[in-house]
Amino acid sequence: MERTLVKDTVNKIDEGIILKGWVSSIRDHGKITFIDLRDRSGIVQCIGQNLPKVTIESVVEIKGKVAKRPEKLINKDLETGGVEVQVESLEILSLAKELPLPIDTEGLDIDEAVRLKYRYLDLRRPRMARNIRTRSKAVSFIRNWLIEREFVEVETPILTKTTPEGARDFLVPSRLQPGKFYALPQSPQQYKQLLMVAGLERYFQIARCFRDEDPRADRAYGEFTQLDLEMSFVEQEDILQLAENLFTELVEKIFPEKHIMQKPWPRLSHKEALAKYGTDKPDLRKDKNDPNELAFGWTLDFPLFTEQSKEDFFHGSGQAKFAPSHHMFTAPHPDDVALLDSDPTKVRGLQHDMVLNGFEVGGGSVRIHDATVQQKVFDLIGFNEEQKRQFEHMLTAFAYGVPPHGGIAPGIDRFIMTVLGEPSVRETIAFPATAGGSTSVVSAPSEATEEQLAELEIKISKAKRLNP
Ligand code: AMO
Repeated sequence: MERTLVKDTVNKIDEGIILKGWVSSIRDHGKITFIDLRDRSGIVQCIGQNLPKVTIESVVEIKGKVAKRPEKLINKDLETGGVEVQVESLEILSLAKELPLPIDTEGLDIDEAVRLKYRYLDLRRPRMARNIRTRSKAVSFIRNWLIEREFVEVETPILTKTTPEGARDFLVPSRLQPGKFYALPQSPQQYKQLLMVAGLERYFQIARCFRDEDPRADRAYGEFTQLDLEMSFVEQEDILQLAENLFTELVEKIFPEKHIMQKPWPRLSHKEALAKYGTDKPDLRKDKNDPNELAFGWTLDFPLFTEQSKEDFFHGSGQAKFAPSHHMFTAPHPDDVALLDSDPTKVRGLQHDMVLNGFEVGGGSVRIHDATVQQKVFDLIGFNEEQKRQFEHMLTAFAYGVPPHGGIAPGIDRFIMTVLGEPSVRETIAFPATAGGSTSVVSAPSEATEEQLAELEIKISKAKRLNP
């Protein structure tokens, strides 16, 4: 006999079935035992007599018969609440020890280090299981929607050269070229622009990005995921329309209980947003206590450069005059190009931030596609010759016919967090790193062996070692 999924028991009244899953709860009434059995599809109540001793969260196989519950015993809170399974036999496939953390609660009050150490148990918690499944549905919707519109999904390298987005790079030592390092991409920014030079015209990727920056509730440490996309022969308006249509339809399909406050999404200039709300990512909800209210908006007309301290930007330079507000590939507003020479701080950039309930859930821009303007921006942000050489490939590529292009990258983790009203992006990531930069379950980073270090020609100064 084939396995029946829990949710299908309601269609199998009076039939014999086999269920496989986890023991979610046990109630012992002497000879009679009630077991709630959970599988990927739901929970169903099973009743048996003289069953073998089983523990919570053990994996079992139950053979039995589905019976309709009497009217007064129907459990309206459960999808399968109209039936129960009369157990004929119960086989223990894997006996579970006592769990190191409760998983039948929301779990937000449990020490996060414990949750992440036993993440495979933490993910059994209904809230987390829902988050991971919802995320998958959203990503699959995005993929199909874009492919239907002639976007091409392309994987870009993880072992690469620096792609600065304002954070520190992660470096990976090279064995074949000792003394040299790859950088993990902070985003696929340069590759997606090169794909426009290559003639793809419409690119997307569910892209992993790596940034060594301090974590916050809305910022994962180490790595996170973007829907990265880029288009050729477009203006800013086309990018805004596309992202707005995609995310509006996504919410309406995958989160039908949510209500989008204003359509089309309101737009604010950077100046207006600061003057009216004191932030470039205002929370435009009317009722901030309503978990189903989603207030999308666009913030536009950012200054191309910020006046913040330049030590932070492109680490190691420290001598820049200006830092890019978004990144150094963002195009200046066509009306302001002349100001690049006279008053760079007055230049507006063709940047767009997608804002949702007070979070910046996406950022993008129209790009510079003129090598001269790109050179000028490199100069303004204070690149020395060595730094310019690091980006020479972009200028070279732009010498061979580059279409006007632009794009955006909504953060998947941050978007799902905001829509679901979760307190942190880590609640939407299967195996996030801790705030201290350790990975879930497997504890990385860890030390390399002497052999590995020798192969890489790397010497660790003894004083700096954690466990000398
Ligand atoms: P930006 O750096 O603005 O742009 O990132 C775009 C979006 O990515 C998400 N995000 C994060 N999510 C979780 N944890 C983090 N540490 C984190 N950092 C960023 C946010 C943010 O809005 N290449 C450009 C995009 C472009 O110009 O097309 C870029 O990466 O939701």
